[in-house]
Amino acid sequence: MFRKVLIANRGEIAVRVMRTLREMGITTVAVYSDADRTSLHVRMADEAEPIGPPPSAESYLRIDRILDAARRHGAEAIHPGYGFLSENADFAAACEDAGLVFIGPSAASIRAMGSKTAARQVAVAAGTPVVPGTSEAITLDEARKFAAEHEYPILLKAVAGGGGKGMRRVDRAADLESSFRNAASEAERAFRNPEIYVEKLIERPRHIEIQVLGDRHGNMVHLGERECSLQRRHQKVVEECPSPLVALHPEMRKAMGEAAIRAARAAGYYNAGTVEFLVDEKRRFYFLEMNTRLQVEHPVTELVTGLDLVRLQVEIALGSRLPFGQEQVGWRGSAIECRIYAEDPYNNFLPYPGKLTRLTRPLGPGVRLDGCVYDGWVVPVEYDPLLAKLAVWAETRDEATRRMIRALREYDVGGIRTNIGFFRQILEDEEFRAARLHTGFIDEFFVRGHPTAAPPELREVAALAASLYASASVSAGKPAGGSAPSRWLQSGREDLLR
Ligand code: MV4
Repeated sequence: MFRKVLIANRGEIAVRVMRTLREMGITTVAVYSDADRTSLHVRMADEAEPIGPPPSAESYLRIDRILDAARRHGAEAIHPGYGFLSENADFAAACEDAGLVFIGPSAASIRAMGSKTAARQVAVAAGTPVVPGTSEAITLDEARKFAAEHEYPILLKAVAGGGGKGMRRVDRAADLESSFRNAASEAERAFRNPEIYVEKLIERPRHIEIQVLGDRHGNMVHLGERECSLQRRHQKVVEECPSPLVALHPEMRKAMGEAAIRAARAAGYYNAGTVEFLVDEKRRFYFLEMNTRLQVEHPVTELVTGLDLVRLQVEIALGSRLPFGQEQVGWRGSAIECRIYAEDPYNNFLPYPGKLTRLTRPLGPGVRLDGCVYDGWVVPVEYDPLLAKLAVWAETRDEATRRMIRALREYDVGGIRTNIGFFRQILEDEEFRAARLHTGFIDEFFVRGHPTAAPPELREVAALAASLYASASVSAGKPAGGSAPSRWLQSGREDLLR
């Protein structure tokens, strides 16, 4: 067993990983930037090491500083969490070179899946279905040829892609040239790689992903699917296990699970990973990409399978064999997760960090909260303002939905804005209840007439509150407005008072 593990991350996932490490009797080492000195992951760790100024490029992305921290504290392994360096092949390789175990897949697997065309080649070789398209970077002329053969609409994608950057839908030949140039220049800016490939566009797809888990001895299982169709600008909003579609067509789980394992095997994959699929309106599924890390939404899989994915990751990294086979994996009930953000759903989801002045957490039957906040904490502006993941479990999807609405009602966060109220609207939505989910759901949800602006009286309340606050500050001898507000807060307020 490892005696000490460093967590190369922050926020809720650092806290989540530490919880399991503590249960395993492993000493935890946190790293933190100057913006995170008071953050929960630092408070919770047994040991902690500063790694630089707030910008992640100077702290959480600094391989050298993180390895130094591991050396200084005598850590034997590093858990990368998600984001930051978690899918950086050079980091995985540098850990191994430094004699540290990277709790994740091999650098070679990360590299193979990092290129979307290389990943397609792996899937094709494995016999996993892919969307009709090219598995190599293409020129504008080749894109023209592809469109002539396969008809519009097509989708241009960045080879180095991810997150929808460098992606362009093209509906007619007249738009191809400008879309191609735009996609390439966006890809160049985002990934310093302008290469583009092309796929036939799938209309109103679902996004369903399969969790896989492999050991370093060639054993691999899948842990079923997660439905992640509810996204906004390529950010997942609500995730579920099981997928309501798969629940209706149970044979899909086996077919997609086996297809995912074939692709992962072909990449020589071990540890936890996720194979993403698009599912079209005829329920045909296509390999999209593979995420070579623990996913944000892993708790819904844990709730339904009863497994601890972080514990399994650590055991696999130690060289242990998977403690069960595919037949022993079972799924019970239904889990839903909402990503609770410090953001303003009434103002284009603008991040809204600031000081938490009030906090009541949801509790009770079937509720799991993976968070990193406490009363009085200031949500830093420098990072993704994810406050917590609220997940619930119940026997059925309908009961889980009601339970989530109940938990959201209990959740009270003061001082900042959150998307908690927005989730209540989504979970009460008829289309959501009927599980008619697809990747255009959130856009259509707003079109169906859900308010995208704060009610007018809220603006008056805010103006009153602001003037009361200003006069209270003046009489207390402080400059009006108190201490310097964050940039996000300021911009949020200005917008509100316009
Ligand atoms: C697609 C697609 C339709 N057809 N590929 C978006 C991010 C990137 N990882 C892949 N994405 C898509 N690829 C074809 N051939 C639609 C999307 C897509 C999407 C996929 C999953 C979840 C949400 C999405 C939102 C918009 C577009």
